[in-house]
Amino acid sequence: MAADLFDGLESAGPARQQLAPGAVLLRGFARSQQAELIAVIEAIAAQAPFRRMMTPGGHQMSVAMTSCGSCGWVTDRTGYRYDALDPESGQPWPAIPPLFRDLAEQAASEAGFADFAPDACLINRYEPGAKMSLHQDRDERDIGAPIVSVSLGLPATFLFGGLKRTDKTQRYRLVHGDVVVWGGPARLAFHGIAPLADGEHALLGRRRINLTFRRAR
Ligand code: MD3
Ligand code: FE
Repeated sequence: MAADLFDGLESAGPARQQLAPGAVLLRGFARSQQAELIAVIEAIAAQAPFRRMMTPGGHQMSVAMTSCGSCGWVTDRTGYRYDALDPESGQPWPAIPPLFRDLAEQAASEAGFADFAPDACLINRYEPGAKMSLHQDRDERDIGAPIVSVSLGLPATFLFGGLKRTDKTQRYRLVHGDVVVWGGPARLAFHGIAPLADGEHALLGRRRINLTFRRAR
């Protein structure tokens, strides 16, 4: 369970950093499980492939997504929602694997949220240039539960704003193995990802993968 916090130069800096009230960065928390996490992501994507969805406004997202859990996040011309079925296959999403569930639960507990029981895990895949514009995550029923995010592959610049879209944003670099728990007053903050810079990651190549665990229903 213990993340290999002292494994290499990238882990310089405190292992735990409070980014804002309710937002806790656990540097390198997922690193010791990197190989297993990537194998499990590949297995999920074999059942429910990554796809670039259409927003209600008719724009194709630059980020490719899939989900696991009893519901997955989907967007189409009719809007955003959590759905029990993958619209591409008409089948239920793959279950959240125990490895994922344990990691999310342990990270949440480390950040002070006991008994986090996610029912959805959104998996985002970024290639160079892909971005996620500033948004709030408010499609989940239980806003009292945190969101746990896990970054893998190429580093990203994360934009973290306030409760209003126009609030000033702060930038943080998220690297392979970083886990962030977003709860309390941070839960409804505007956030996004700047266009991904090109690079090569030893395990994931020219990609970044982000897992977000949510209590959606
Ligand atoms: C702060 N994903 O899937 S993860 C998303 O890296 C999303 O793919 C980004 O935003 C990514 O919705 C950012 C970090 C994150 C996730 C959810 C949050 C930060 C958050 C919810 C509230 C506040
Ligand atoms: Fe988000």
